[in-house]
Amino acid sequence: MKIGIVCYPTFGGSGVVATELGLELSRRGHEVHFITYSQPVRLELIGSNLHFHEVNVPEYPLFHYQPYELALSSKLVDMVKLHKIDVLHVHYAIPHAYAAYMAKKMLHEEGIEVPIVTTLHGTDITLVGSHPFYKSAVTFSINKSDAVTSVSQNLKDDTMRLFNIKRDIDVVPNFIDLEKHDFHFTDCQRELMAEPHERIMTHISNFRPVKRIRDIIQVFYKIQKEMPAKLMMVGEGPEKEPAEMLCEKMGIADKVIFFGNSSEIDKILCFSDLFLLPSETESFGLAALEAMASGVPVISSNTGGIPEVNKHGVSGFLSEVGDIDDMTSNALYILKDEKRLAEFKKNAIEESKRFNIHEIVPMYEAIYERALANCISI
Ligand code: GMT
Repeated sequence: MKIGIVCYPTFGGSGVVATELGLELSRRGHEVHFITYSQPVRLELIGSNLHFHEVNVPEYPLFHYQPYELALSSKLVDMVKLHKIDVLHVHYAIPHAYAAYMAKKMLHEEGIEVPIVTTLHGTDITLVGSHPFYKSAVTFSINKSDAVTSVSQNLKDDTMRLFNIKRDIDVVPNFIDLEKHDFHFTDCQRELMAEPHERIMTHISNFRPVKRIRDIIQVFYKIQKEMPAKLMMVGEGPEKEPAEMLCEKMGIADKVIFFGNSSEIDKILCFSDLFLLPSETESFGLAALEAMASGVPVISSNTGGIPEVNKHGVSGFLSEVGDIDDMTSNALYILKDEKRLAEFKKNAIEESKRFNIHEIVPMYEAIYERALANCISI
């Protein structure tokens, strides 16, 4: 099959999922075309059945906002025609599903029918999409897609609750390539980061307010009072600088390392003892799954789709959003006992196997087949 993938090419979870999906589809013999404004960060290899087409939006002084969705829909039309793409899979509803609908309509005028598969990732529904500014267009694009998937049952429920949806949504959870995490790192150079007796806690995100970065610092502050510990903060975003200032103020700056965006996530997880994810809302929590696959137990909030990933008392613990004390005592419970930590690490790997790439990607293939067979003509 020839599959066009549209996504945000950045470090965000939706872009990572879209890229890993495209890579796996190409390994499974499909021809994959990434169509986006820059090369996705995890797309390292351009092979004979893996292509990247850049969407350009030239600056023009008249435009207060550059019309990206217009450029994207034109590019989609051109690429579908040029490469005979069978199906377009768009990740993140805004504005991708809308642009894909316009492309589909333009292609229809030329006698070409191409089905649109839309994957909802979370903030396109919970934080941004349901805002009155976007709601009508998001509802329209979801209803007009040939197939819609969501990354968790919780996100499907939210979508049904927040929008007037007249169609079914398939739940296709995010996935993990276990072989990648099945460690090649025999020595992850832990000694460069911490003393042997120190525990290492890690957080990875885009440092947006929804991640509740302050909670992480507060939980860590309480932990390091009880036992020697270090905190690794990985990623870039608006909350990073305030977090650095808070660490200074609390007198723990020498114990907290801010990495910025990193392409060495595997290495960082390899020497981590615990992963912290206290988010306000989280449709799935891909970063938590990546941690679990690397044998890192997760201390998280119990919001959104996280409970579908992190199993309370098994791969880690869940707490109410903002319950710093509960998160701290759960973390200490795991960290203070060597045997218990080893047990949670083992469980985390076991639980991550429910999201094996080789079982999840065929679900998308089946959806593409179904969308092709039942492509809505417009
Ligand atoms: O987590 C983020 O802020 C990035 C965001 C995105 O759109 O890239 O992530 C969303 O999609 C991920 C992949 O499906 C999910 O694992 C994240 O839980 C989800 N984020 C939120 O719902 C806040």
